[in-house]
Amino acid sequence: MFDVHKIREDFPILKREVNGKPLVYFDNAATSQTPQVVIDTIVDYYSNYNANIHRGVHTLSQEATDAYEVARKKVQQHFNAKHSHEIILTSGTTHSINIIATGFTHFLAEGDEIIVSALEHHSNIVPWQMLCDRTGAVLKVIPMNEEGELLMDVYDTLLSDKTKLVFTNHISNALGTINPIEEIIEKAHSVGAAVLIDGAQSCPHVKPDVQALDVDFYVASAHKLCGPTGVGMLYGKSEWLEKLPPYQGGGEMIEQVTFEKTTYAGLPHKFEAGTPNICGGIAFGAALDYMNAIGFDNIAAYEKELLDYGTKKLLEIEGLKIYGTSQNKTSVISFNLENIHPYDVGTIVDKLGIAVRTGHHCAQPIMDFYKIPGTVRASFSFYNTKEEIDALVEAVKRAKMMLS
Ligand code: C6P
Repeated sequence: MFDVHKIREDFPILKREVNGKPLVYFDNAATSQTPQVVIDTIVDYYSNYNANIHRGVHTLSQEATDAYEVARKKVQQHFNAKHSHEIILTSGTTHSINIIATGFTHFLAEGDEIIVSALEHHSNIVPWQMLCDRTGAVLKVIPMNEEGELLMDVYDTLLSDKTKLVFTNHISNALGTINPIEEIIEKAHSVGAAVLIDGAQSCPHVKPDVQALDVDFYVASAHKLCGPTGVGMLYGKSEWLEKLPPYQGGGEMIEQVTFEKTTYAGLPHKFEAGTPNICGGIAFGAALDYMNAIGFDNIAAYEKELLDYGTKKLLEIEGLKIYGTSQNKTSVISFNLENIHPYDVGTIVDKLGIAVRTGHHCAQPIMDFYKIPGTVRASFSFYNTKEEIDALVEAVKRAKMMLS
């Protein structure tokens, strides 16, 4: 039974006030809040078994190593990777994408093509532009329509035997659109291209199955799904990860080091140079346990209710326009009030205790498409309520009255 009021008890931060009002946290697409069980995991680690991993024979080091590797297994199971060594624990989505973009320097030549979608976060644009600068490869873009959906017929025309790599997000952070990644992957594979899916925004809402998707790389951040910041994952098919060179050199990623030559460790350690975010990795595992116990089907069904309710209520405000109106979207509502800057709206609703994100959401090309400086973005999570949406609607009306 999904009981939002019971779930809210798990999140200590939801009890606080902001500017004398109960906090309404609608910035979940930026980062999610942390349940007590994840906070307890972090406290337990630093209170009882804080040690470096894979290095010591002493008890604390072994306990920390075991817990870290258990967490890797949880990530493997959650994403249904075939092997745990296909899961690289990174500092987050941005780090994961940079590992692949840097590695592909060795596989691209002048004139090769790589394809990105128009709906990307800067993290899934800039590393590939840097890759093009290094290799002479050409970046092509799948355009979008007014609803915030990709033009898949144009995608068909962009694919050719020159295409080496396709990368898109699973769900857009700025608009909430769910992209047809199954079709994107299948078509890319038909011309021999590899695919990277940025799952930063999908993982809080759905449970991806990387084997069923047959995707080459899938990346995500723990902090979007109730885990801590500074930790995330990179899934890569073994055959790709074996071929790709290490991203960073240092401790832990080696097999043998002499001044003449170094040989590298096997997977996953080849991509995990230096002391990782040990506590973060273990807490990532605890966050996945927490979300799986609630159940992703329950989460998706409830968030759909919030999305439908919020969309209807916000659209009752005259002069309010929603950006991203695909039928296939998650609980993100990006909007503007006519002739009012999103920053001003965000500032007023914050005074009323409501946290939304304003600006370009690290997705400037989307804002350029709509010819706007940014939007107000309310992103709902499974611990939000319809009463909180009512509070947002009243706050936006108030902002409109004050700013018009
Ligand atoms: N989007 C948002 O407010 P990191 O910072 O590495 O954990 O995630 C980057 C990232 C990559 N791809 C997508 C689709 C994302 O949404 C994000 C993070 C946040 O929308 C913070 S900018």
